Amino acid sequence: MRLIQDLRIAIEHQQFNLVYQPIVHLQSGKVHKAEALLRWHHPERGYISPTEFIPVAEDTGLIMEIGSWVFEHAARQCRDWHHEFGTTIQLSVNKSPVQFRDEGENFERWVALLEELELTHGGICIEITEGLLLDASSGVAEKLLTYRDAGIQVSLDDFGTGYSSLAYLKKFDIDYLKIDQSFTRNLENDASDRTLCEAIIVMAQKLGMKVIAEGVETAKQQEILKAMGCDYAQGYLYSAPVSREEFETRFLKGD
Ligand code: G
Ligand code: G
Ligand code: MN
Ligand code: NA
Repeated sequence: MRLIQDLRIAIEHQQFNLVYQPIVHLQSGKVHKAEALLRWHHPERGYISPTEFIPVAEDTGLIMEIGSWVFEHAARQCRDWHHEFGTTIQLSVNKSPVQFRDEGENFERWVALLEELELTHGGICIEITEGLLLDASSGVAEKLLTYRDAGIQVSLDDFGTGYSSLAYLKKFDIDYLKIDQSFTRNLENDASDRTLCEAIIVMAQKLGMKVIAEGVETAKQQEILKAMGCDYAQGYLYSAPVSREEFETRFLKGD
């Protein structure tokens, strides 16, 4: 298939880049974190979504190289921003279950890079999904502990769309729970979504996690989440994912 061939070329020819979406600390209104999202600009087809090419990359094993590129690029960006602006923006990178399971010896390389860049105090976070946790046999809990030891934090992405319960999460070393945007979307009008969000926030915090609400688009949603004690919010209200340059101008310069 053409896409496979093109993906190989994309790595060599640096057709990938990362965009960054700010994650806002609700009490202070400050940007403490950002999610790094992969973009591929194909020379002929233009922009191709990761939802289209990540599965292909997984099937062919190219995901290892792409995943390494994402991790290293994010780590260097985090360090560069720290040097240039004096603030640490924790960057989170997404990891599909296949990536998490198969990373093998790449992990040691990444840890060495984090040490070299002095980012072993939570400069980088990985986002995993619930599906990964349900596979009890795969040693996920143990592996998450090795992340903790390396100073990499862990977010559970898209929470509420899978099958894991909050009680189940106790078994895993997870720092942040990201409430899926399907729950924040109707917060203003749907009383049961409000109840769900509030219950998730209270229980997650009691279990020692911080909560990030995704898909926050209106000031009213922000207000409701803040009143519920939600820690962080992410969404179009603050910004869509933007380029490095735009992120610097809007969120790092002159504050
Ligand atoms: O922002 P966007 O619409 O491109 O994100 C689409 C999907 O692609 C999201 O589910 C996001 O988690 C996923 N995605 C974005 N970047 C990466 C990446 O670097 N690795 C993996 N595995 N998934 C990514
Ligand atoms: O699956 P994951 O949560 O990693 O991907 C986040 C996806 O949600 C990306 O595609 C990102 O562009 C998109 N997104 C981010 N903020 C908003 C928002 O406020 N509203 C909607 N509809 N999508 C958003
Ligand atoms: Mn994510
Ligand atoms: Na999500």
